[in-house]
Amino acid sequence: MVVRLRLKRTVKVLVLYTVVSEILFFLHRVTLFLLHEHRVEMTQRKIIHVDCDCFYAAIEMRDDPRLAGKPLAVGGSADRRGVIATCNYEARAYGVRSAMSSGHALKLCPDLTIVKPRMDAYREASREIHTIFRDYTEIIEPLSLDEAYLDVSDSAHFGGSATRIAQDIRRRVSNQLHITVSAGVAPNKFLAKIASDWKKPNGLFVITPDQVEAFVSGLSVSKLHGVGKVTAERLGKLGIVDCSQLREWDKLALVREFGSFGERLWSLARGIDDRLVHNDSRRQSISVENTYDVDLPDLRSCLEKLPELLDTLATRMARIDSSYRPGKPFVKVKFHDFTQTTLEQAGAGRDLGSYQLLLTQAFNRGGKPVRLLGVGVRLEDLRGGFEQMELFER
Ligand code: TTP
Ligand code: MG
Ligand code: MG
Repeated sequence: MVVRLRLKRTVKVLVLYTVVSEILFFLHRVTLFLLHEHRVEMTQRKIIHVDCDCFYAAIEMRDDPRLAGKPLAVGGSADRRGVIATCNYEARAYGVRSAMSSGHALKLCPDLTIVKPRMDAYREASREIHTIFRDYTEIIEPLSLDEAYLDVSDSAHFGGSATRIAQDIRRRVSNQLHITVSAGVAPNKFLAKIASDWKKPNGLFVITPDQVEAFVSGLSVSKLHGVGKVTAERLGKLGIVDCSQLREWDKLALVREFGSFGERLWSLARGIDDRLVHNDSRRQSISVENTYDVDLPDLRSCLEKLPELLDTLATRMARIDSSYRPGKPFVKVKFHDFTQTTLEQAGAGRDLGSYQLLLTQAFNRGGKPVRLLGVGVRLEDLRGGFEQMELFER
């Protein structure tokens, strides 16, 4: 009798214990879930990518309305073997594209007007656009004169609506500069950049956090940040054309195929990109390039051009401020078939002799007639260096 009673009590205690631990476990899960949600919410970023439409051409059409409405390109003239920097959308209808030789562009579109670039005007327009950007955030990362990422996660404008900020930026640029910009809004850089291209020209495209999944699924892998022609082909051979197919691969398998880039592919296929918007546009290098009217046939004729290029480089170097220290010298050689090579040398001097050596090696990589020569110097950012020192000392 006593034994049965004890057994009953033990069973009761055990049941009670189980019920309590189940409740505690449930509460634990709920807390974790809420914490996670909160963290996600806190780290949810709002990134805008802005890119001007046919930027150089847009400025030219604005400043000379006679050029508008007809095919227009900005670039070097065909008889001087120039290249197209960009063209308006009318010219694009004929197949004219950036980096195409002007001669070829004229074959595609005989009515094409080609005007010379006016870099000062483009730089000025870029400055004005950045002044507008700064009204919404200080976190701006320029990628070139005509495009930038903005992190507006903490912006108080329009109740924090990134979409409305983007609309406002587009409206203000159009009213003030009389050119159009396209914008993309997304939770990260990679998607924001794709989004700005999605409705080009003069468009806005928004990818909200809950649309990321569906948007990325249908995306071609060639749209992924860092996937060029070669990687896209390699992926294609594995039967991976879009991101939904890429997602079928686990991380390890992708790393085996693509090294460390495999991990990045795994993330991008899920719409994950943690890169920050860096609001520091410090220069990486300074250089001078020249495209020659007639190909330089051999090494000797290339070497003859060096002193002239180095003179111009010296003038430009004299203009950089003291927060930079000149670093490695480098040369760039573009051969007549548009293949190109860049060569730099740590520890080498920035004298004529060093550049001669570099140019000789670079030329020998192709051994073909040369259309463009460039010389430059990598820059060490002393400001960045000091900031790092401070970090280490803390
Ligand atoms: P992009 O933004 O690539 O092109 P875009 O603004 O002309 O046209 P889109 O509407 O497609 O954005 O480049 C910005 C400027 O940079 C462009 O106006 C000219 C210059 N550029 C070159 O000089 N050479 C090049 O090969 C490219 C792609 C651009
Ligand atoms: Mg552009
Ligand atoms: Mg651009």
